[in-house]
Amino acid sequence: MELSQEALGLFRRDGFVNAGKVFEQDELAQIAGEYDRLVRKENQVLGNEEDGVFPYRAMLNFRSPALQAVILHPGLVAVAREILGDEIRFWWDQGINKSPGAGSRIPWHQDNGYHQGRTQEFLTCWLALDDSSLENGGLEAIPGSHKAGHREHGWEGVHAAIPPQSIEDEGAIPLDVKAGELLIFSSLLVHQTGGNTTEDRQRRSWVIQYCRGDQRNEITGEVYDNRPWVMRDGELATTLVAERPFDLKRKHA
Ligand SMILES: O=C(O)CCC(=O)C(=O)O
Repeated sequence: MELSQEALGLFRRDGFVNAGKVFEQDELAQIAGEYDRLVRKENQVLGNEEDGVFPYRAMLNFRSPALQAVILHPGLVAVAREILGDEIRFWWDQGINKSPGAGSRIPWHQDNGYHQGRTQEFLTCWLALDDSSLENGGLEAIPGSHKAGHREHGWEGVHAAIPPQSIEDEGAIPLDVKAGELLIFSSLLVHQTGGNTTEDRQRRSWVIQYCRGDQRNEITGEVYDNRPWVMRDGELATTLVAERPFDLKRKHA
């Protein structure tokens, strides 16, 4: 699926755009089925006990051949290509289910904030598996905030967080998304998600990230050739292969 010129313009201006429906209904049903098998409270959670935890799982693609195939989905990669060009690597994926009543936030941050040193801007594809709005823990973002570059982050538990005194959130807006829609945003966009205050509306997101083929860290000098190729010279890969193995246990996030 190709983005329209208008959508590309919005992405560049605001740092995000709703790319609409990239997947067919049967594909979404398969993704949701695998997601529900993997993203469960028994496996991994985020948040704190006081406010209420919610299911989380890193790297679903390592745990499901069907989800691994989705990373190479031609429609999804076509969207990434519009932003990143003809040389693309897969960066990271994670499932986050803001379950009903789970009040814990994911504080204001840029996705770059999770990485030591200074890695280049990359692309976040946020697939909504349910309708998402502020009530059920949906996204909020500061339009245009990607243009100011990297911000300093501290840590709130496991979350990279921009200190509250450095946030000007008057211009923040909710990024409501319908089930099945794909929101794409710059890794430099400042965003957060709040708690799910509903009693019965879960809010599942599958976050898939891509970077440029020559992605590197400007401070540490690390070359990210442990991230598998998705596209080389405009040719879609058939399997996910990298020059060196990716170690999930190492502190990447
Ligand atoms: O889905 C969420 O609740 C948070 C997503 C997010 O902040 C991220 O992907 O960086």
